[in-house]
Amino acid sequence: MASSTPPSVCNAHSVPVAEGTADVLCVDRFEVSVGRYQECVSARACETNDGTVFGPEFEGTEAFWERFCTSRMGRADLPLNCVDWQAARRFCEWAGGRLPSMREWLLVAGTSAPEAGRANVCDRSCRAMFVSLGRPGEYVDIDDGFESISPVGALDHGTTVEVHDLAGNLGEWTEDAFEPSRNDQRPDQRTVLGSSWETVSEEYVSGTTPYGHLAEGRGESLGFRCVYARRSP
Ligand SMILES: [Ca+2]
Ligand SMILES: [Ca+2]
Repeated sequence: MASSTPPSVCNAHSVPVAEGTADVLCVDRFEVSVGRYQECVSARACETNDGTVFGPEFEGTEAFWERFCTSRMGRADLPLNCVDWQAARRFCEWAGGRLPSMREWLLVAGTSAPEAGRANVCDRSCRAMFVSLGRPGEYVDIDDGFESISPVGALDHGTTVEVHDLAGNLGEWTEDAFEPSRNDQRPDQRTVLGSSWETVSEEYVSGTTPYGHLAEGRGESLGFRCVYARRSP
C-alpha cells in the first residue's frame, strides 16, 4: 500500500530534525570521525588526511598546532580536524549528503543548545595543558572533562539531545560563503559555526555566531558534519 509519508533520507549516522515540513532533513549525530572519514579514503572517494594545518594564522607555528590534528592520533573515534572545505564537501557527497547551510545548522542548534559545562570548550584542564606547553592563555572557568579534543559523542548531554557537540569540540564548516563585504579580490571564505575545544569566552560557547574561514585552510579547531535532505513530493 502506498504511503503518503516520504521515505526517510536518514542513514545510520544521522537523525531527522525537520520531518513534517516541506524539506526532509537529517543531520549527522556526531562530527565526522577519523574512522568514518577513513572509510571514504578506503573507497578511494576521499584523499588521505595528512594531519597538517594550513593558513596565515599558522605561519611558523605549524608544528605546535599539528600535534592536535586528530588523524595523527591513531584513534578512529576522534572527530576529524585539519580538513579543508573541499575535502569536507567531498566526504559529505560520498556519504550521500552535503554540508549544511548556515540556516540548517542554526535550525538544528536551536533544538540542542548546550547546558553549562556540557560543551567541550577550553576549560580549566585545557588551560593547564596549554600552560604545560608554555602557552598560557584565556579559558572558560568550568570543567568539561577534556583538555583538548573529545571522542565523538563523549559528553553526556542527557537523554533528550540526539545531535552531539554542535557547540564545542570542533567548529564546523557550512556550505555558505562568508561575505561581510563585497570584494572580488578576497580569497574564498566559508562560514563556520560552532564553538570549539579552544573557545575561551563564555559569550561564544553556544557557537551560533558565524565567522569566516579561508576555504583552503586547515585548522586544529575545525571539522564538519553532513546533512541529508530531499524535498518532499
Ligand atoms: Ca575542554
Ligand atoms: Ca562542534
